[in-house]
Amino acid sequence: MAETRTAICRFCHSFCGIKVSVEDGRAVKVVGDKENPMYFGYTCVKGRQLPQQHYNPERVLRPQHRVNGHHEAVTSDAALDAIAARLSELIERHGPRSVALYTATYSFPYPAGSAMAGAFMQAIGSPMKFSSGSIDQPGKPMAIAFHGRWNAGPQPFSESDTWMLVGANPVVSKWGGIPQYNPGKRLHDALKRGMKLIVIDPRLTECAEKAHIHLQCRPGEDPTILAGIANVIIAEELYDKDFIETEVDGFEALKRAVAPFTPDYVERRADVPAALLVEAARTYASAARGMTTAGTGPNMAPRGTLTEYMVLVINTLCGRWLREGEKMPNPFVLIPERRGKAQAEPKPETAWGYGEKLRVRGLGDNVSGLTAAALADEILLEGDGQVKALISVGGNPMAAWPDQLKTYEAMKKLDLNVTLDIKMSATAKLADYVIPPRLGLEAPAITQPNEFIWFYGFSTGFPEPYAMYQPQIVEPPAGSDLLEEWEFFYGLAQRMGLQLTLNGVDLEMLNKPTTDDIFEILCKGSRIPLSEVKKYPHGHIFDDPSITVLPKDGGCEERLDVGNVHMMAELDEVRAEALTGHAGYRPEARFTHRLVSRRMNDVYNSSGRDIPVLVRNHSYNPAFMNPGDIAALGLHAGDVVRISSDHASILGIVEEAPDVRSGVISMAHSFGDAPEHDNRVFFIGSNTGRLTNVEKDYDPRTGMPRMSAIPVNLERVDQTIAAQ
Ligand SMILES: Nc1nc2c(c(=O)[nH]1)N[C@H]1C(S)=C(S)[C@@H](COP(=O)(O)OP(=O)(O)OC[C@H]3O[C@@H](n4cnc5c(=O)[nH]c(N)nc54)[C@H](O)[C@@H]3O)O[C@H]1N2
Ligand SMILES: Nc1nc2c(c(=O)[nH]1)N[C@H]1C(S)=C(S)[C@@H](COP(=O)(O)OP(=O)(O)OC[C@H]3O[C@@H](n4cnc5c(=O)[nH]c(N)nc54)[C@H](O)[C@@H]3O)O[C@H]1N2
Ligand code: SF4
Ligand SMILES: [Mo]
Repeated sequence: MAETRTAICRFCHSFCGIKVSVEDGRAVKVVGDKENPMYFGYTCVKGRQLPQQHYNPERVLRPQHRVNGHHEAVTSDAALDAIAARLSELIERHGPRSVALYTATYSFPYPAGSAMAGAFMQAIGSPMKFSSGSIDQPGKPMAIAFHGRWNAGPQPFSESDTWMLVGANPVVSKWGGIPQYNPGKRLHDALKRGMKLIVIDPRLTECAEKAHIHLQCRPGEDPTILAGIANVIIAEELYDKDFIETEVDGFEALKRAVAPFTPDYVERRADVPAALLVEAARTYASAARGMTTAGTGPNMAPRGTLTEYMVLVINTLCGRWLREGEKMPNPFVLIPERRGKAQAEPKPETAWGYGEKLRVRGLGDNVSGLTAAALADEILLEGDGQVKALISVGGNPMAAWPDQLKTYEAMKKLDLNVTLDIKMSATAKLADYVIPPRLGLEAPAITQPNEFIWFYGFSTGFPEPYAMYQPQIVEPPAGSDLLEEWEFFYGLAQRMGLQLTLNGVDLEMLNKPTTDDIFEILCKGSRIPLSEVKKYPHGHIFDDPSITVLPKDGGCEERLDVGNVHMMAELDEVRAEALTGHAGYRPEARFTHRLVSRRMNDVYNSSGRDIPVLVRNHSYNPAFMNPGDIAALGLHAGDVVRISSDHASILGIVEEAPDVRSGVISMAHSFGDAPEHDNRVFFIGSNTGRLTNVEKDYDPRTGMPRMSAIPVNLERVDQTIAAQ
């Protein structure tokens, strides 16, 4: 008997509303849900493979324990007993700091798991909590701390007549920039309405193809380009004078700092035609509404914080923040109601260097959290406070962390390495315990995480007050022994005699709660009760037109800051750099290319490679290059090359890509495996993270190393190196 159920796709962070056909208790087919008001029936090829993901023969179905280099199945009870005992021992001997947590990509769609993981760390007293967000766009929260947050939020995409994307490709990535819920349709509708799109990207991306203006820049030069745009806006007096006057500090300092970034200078440095830069600035600033947002490319290139700051500066110069009386686009649903005010919020007194100190590079806690880029160091560095145990939740450090060779040493050094994963990832293969969780259709879901990301950056998260709940749709495969991520941490806490507290609520530690009970706790005080959201199987937009932006508080003296002293000093440093070669950030005169990060549509970081349809084109990550560059180097498509940074080398397989500008190699991350598998490059790809040196070229506040715009050389190698 087939029946159809609505569900939330959790293959990626977009959370599309889908319809799942269930036959004899098994999910057999996924299509988009046309009745869903946020996604209008959209799905992508990944989401349509959920059945293949759930019933994948490679899926780990029982906990694995590594003994003498091999993994053996154990029961989840036995695994929890052993892990709890070992953790207690380590904490007793080395203190709670010896236990670290890494919550990553697949923590996001499972909010009960990430909340319980946090509660567990709180209960054992370890501050060593790391997340993949710290190696994603940590410049976002840092820049907001410097510039200030406009309480009412940004102008919405749906009403904008211009939009500027800086190194983001939301049509593919579904992650910010354009509301990431069927972004293709949203962009199409906006362009039809006459919106002018500006894209700054070294690649002619799927978004750039539709742009009014595409600045196909040298990568890594975004601070220069954005300072150049700010300079034009100021020099031509295209800025919002009233807004600057009443709400903004630092204008004179900014004006002075950006003045030397003339269009000619930007052209010489970033290889963007001066006239096109001026046109971009005029187009953007002379429109009535719209925002500039940046994505992972420039955030991973040097000075990501400065790039994010300049993005905020350009928006503020143009006054692109919601004003009193305008409708609040999203007053939230499953979190407490937010009635924005037309005013700047107080800035934190310190944005970095407080709280827990890491033992390397002077790094410490900061507004974007402890950096995962230093976690391998914390594991490797002997001495007081050394990290001995790592619990990784829905992450793959061996694939994703910068400096893979250092990560490899760290993974092998751990006394206790536990990973919660659905497959034997490159990290799982090195783990003492692999704990397989229930997958998306096997456990209840809520859309709440996509509401919280409003606080991470801006112009992200649901554009309207949308929410959906999904009950469990199917049972896990017969014979499996799976835990939801939260059950793992709850089970450990029970065994270790810990009391867990979630969202201010002490959990009942004897009678195990259900996932729904935990959702209720997470949604405590929400604008709309979860029970109400549950009534709408297709999801629902809980609109309330009466919620508008409130006036500024009487006596509020907070102002946005476009002249932050640290950021102005960095602008001066950038301007002082020689055009080629520089001691700190640009030691690259001897390198011919810059390697940039990118997303590929059919896979999600290291996920999806075990699903045949998703790897029908290639199972590796091609080194996409401009055909002119390939010819100039005497190379051919399909050639194996060695790509070398000043830190390490990887193999790459050359692929012609007219969309990539000359001087650039565009390559996806999180491929490959440990170095002994390197010659299997045609099957598993290679790990671009290996090219990054975490000890050089990093942001001293966030610890973010240079993960894009990496200077590299390439050479053809003996083609037999890659076993076919
Ligand atoms: N060089 C370079 N490095 C990068 C980037 C880059 O662009 N360039 N990008 C960075 C960014 S933005 C990020 S976010 C990080 C990502 O860093 P990570 O999150 O550490 O890496 P992923 O490859 O996404 O790992 C996800 C893991 O979760 C597993 N998984 C899949 N489904 C589930 C599930 O339902 N539950 C659980 N528990 N596990 C599941 C997958 O099998 C996989 O092993 O990488 C960063 N690293
Ligand atoms: N299909 C798919 N979707 C994904 C992922 C995936 O792996 N596959 N990963 C997910 C994750 S973890 C994240 S964080 C988001 C990221 O989402 P996005 O930030 O939108 O990521 P990308 O699509 O890689 O877009 C980044 C763009 O930056 C450009 N770029 C690289 N370096 C530079 C530079 O120095 N300057 C400028 N101006 N541009 C540069 C690249 O060419 C690329 O087009 O995507 C998520 N969505
Ligand atoms: S974009 Fe694709 S993978 Fe992401 S939620 Fe939608 S269907 Fe799933
Ligand atoms: Mo990410």
